Amino acid sequence: MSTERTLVLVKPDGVKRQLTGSILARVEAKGYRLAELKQVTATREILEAHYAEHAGKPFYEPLVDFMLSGPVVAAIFEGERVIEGFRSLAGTTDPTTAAPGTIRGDFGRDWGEKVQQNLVHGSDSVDSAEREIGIWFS
Ligand code: D4T
Repeated sequence: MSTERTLVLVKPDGVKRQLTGSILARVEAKGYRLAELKQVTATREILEAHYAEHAGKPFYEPLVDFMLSGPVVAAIFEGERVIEGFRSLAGTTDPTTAAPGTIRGDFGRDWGEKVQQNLVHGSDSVDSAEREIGIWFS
């Protein structure tokens, strides 16, 4: 199995709640290597590229607004099967029902918008990872 890279975002809710360190520590503790790290304020252009697959869906505009609501921390993690490994650590999309022990399950809940404030993003395939790393670390 070859070494993969994945894009991890700590979304504005995670940064605002000062959970960045706790979240990144879990990823490092599982054994993945932190290759790049920065705090950024996203732009609409970045988010339109990042969430292109969701354009036109009912949750798209609120999602973009949420992602513009504060700084985001963007990281590249490396390791064998890091893409599926991180998604397993993150938990399922809806933080209210994400399994305990996962990032979303332990730190997240529904704050009124069902699944929007779910703390983290992780790429879902090798192709998405390379595309998203290009967007956030160009
Ligand atoms: P990301 O892409 O952020 O790692 O999350 P997931 O892979 O778990 O979920 P996703 O791509 O289906 O959704 C992307 C992003 O949109 C928000 N969202 C999603 C939302 O606000 N309302 C919704 O109904 C859905 C499906 C949450 C994550």
